[in-house]
Amino acid sequence: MIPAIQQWPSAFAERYRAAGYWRGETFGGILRQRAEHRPDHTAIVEGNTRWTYADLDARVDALARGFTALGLRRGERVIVQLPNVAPFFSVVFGLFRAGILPVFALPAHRVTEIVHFANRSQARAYVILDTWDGFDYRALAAEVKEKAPTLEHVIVAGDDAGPFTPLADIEKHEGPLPPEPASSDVAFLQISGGSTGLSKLIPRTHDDYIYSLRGSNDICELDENGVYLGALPIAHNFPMSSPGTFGALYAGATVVLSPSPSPDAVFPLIEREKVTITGVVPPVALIWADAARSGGHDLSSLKLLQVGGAKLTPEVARRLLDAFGPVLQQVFGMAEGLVNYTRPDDDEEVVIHTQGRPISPDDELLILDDDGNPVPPGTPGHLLTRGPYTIRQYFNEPEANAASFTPDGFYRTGDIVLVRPDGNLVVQGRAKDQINRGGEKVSAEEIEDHLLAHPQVFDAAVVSIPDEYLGERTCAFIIARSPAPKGVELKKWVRDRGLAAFKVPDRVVFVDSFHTTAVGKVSRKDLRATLRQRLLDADAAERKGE
Ligand code: OOB
Repeated sequence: MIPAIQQWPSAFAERYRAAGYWRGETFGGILRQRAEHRPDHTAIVEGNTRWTYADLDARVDALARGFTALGLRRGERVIVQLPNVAPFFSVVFGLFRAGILPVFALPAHRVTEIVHFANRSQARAYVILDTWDGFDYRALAAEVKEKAPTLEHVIVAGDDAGPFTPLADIEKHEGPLPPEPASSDVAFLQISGGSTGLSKLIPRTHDDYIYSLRGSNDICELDENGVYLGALPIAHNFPMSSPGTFGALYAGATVVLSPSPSPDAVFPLIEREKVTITGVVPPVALIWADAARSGGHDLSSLKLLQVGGAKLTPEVARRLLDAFGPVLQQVFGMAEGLVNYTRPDDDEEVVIHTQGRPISPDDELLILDDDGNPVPPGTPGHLLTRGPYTIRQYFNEPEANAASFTPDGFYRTGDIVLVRPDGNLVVQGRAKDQINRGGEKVSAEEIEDHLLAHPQVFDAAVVSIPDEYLGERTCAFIIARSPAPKGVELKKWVRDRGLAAFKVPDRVVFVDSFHTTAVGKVSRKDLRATLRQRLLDADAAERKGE
């Protein structure tokens, strides 16, 4: 088994400890402290389920024992694919307490993605919910198990485990608790958005992640009286840690879970549970703004409405301020580390027009031109960063590591940003070949590879095109062989390859050639840019003609 490590050079590690960022805390340890301090305070609310901190802590002990009794050991990996349900927390903190590493899959992921995570992480177990949103995860698990040789156990939360192990059985184990992990150990593997092909695994330590929670709580003024609502899928880094559900648990606050981000589900919960803070992606924010204006629910408990994951336009920001009052916060972050926030006391102009500034005084930012030289202040450039909660390496990816990190440890975010004189960042665009579909990240290369596997596809290029609602959508340009397949067939093809639905191309455009007349090799990147521009021009011409 390849050990999952995350290490900063010792001079950096010493500095981060001396500054009080890394305090030697672990997830299992902080939960225990909160449970001892306020055992009867509500930790998790999901539907009619309410767990106090004492309830959660007891379940976490039971599961830490149970996972150990199953033969799982410190440092080993377990894929956790759970939606917004209470057992997400008992499972994940149970693993944390035993030093076993959750690998966070999203509910939307399908067989191809889960098999990739399992094989890459050498996962020994896979935790699912029986069914959710009309989808049977047990059928998915059966397929995954055939293709992931390291996977020994499928553990099922919910009423019907089918052929697999019920989570309830694991929770029954007694016996000694396994030893606590060290705070510098990797706590879990998060999933990267993916730009060069498949998602990479991101090892985060207890020390570094907990620092980002504490920093986020301070900025967002989340304390033990707070109520955080998980509206987006909680396995994603934004609702997990910015400050998210983990920040709320770190603060000793209450986490409320919504099964979906739709206003029908969320607004009654905000009213009933007196939610103080929540986070959404821009397309969801837009729907909320409309729904809030039509009234019907008391949303006055909300002190902070965070929007992040994709660019929020100033127009939508203004609508949110109109609908919700001065509670808007922009969040620009990444699962690899760096998170930026506008602050609650910032001027409206800053909140509308910028993506805020970093959590830590020790977040180092470089803004470089294409040749790697610093740009003049206020000029857009490539954002690189390092700091006390930004990783220095992906898990088991020597090539990607060489490409994504500079020799002195800066992470290349792939984002184009400018820094204003007041220190706030403005995201201008992206250099990476990724489509940001309303916060859901799609790697152009990954989808091209699946399209190229179709026998009637000669060549494929996947690009982002602007979309009023999602910000961006995916468009696949196809050079077909005769007989040419239909667009819908190619969409179905991608879906049937076992991918998350959000990766299915929104639009398919057939072209005779890519017109790569230039001599020599044209980069995929330039090709994608050219095709995209040509389509936008053609669309504009068509609109003019109408
Ligand atoms: C968050 O994390 P990821 O890992 O899914 O995606 C990171 C990428 C960034 O590199 C950037 O390209 C984009 O998502 N992004 C934004 C943005 N927030 C993220 N682009 C423009 N404006 C924003 N506000 O998406 C994430 C992680 C933690 C907190 C918030 C978001």
